[in-house]
Amino acid sequence: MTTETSTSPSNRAGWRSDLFNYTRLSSTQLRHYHEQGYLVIKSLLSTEGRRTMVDECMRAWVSEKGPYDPNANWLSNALLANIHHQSQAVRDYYFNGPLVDIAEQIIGPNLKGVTSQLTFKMRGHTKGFAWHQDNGYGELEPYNAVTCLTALEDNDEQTGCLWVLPESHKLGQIRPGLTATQKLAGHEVVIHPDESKARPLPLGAGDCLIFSCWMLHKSEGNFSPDKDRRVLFLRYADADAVEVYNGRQARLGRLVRGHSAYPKVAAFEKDL
Ligand SMILES: O=C(O)CCC(=O)C(=O)O
Repeated sequence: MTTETSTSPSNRAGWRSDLFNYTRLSSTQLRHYHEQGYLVIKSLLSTEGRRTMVDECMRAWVSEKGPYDPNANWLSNALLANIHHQSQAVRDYYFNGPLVDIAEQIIGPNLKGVTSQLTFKMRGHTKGFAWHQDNGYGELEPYNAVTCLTALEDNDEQTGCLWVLPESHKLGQIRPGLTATQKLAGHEVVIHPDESKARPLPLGAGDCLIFSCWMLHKSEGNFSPDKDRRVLFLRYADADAVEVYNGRQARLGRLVRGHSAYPKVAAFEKDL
């Protein structure tokens, strides 16, 4: 697939744009995203960017997380929320990095960042994550939110890379019928799709897998004796996206481009 490369615009001076490789999606890549529901974009992080991000993220991870606990849930073993509060490199990437241009091509001119977290499956973490849509865990409308998983090191099937079910985004919103109480308690969404077309998507360090909010995806555990699988999970949505599960309140998230009709979105994390 061809990639149209662009340099970082001069108005980005002031942040470490040398950490990232700016790019815009070609028409072939956009078509792939819309038809298949996902796309792998190579090398969005420079070598220095990946190193800086790993250093900053590991500092945050080690200060908050202990060793893998087989009796604990996914959340406590694998997720560190709001990592942009703790890492300058993640903050720059989330608010001003190449993914903002890419999300704009897919979503439109008005954009907010709605999730930033580490999803780390360190060696010893052998639990997978069942098939789901990211919109299944918190339905946002409009239905064009984009999940972006940036690999902080090479990953593959042994270390628990992501699997996708190409074109499954065409199923639309799947509502597995959890009660409000179950949702609030973080119950797992269980979906059993036809897996015959499922495919693993190993990523190189610095590559990014992006997919639609309706894309069915899963991962297996990390069965490597000596390798971690560290991924930065970011999600972007339309600046006026609402939380369907929460009385259609505006989802709070930093405005990264354009305008929002909601003053509280326009003000959110503005000075971060
Ligand atoms: O990190 C993984 O292996 C799976 C994570 C995932 O699918 C998610 O957080 O939506």
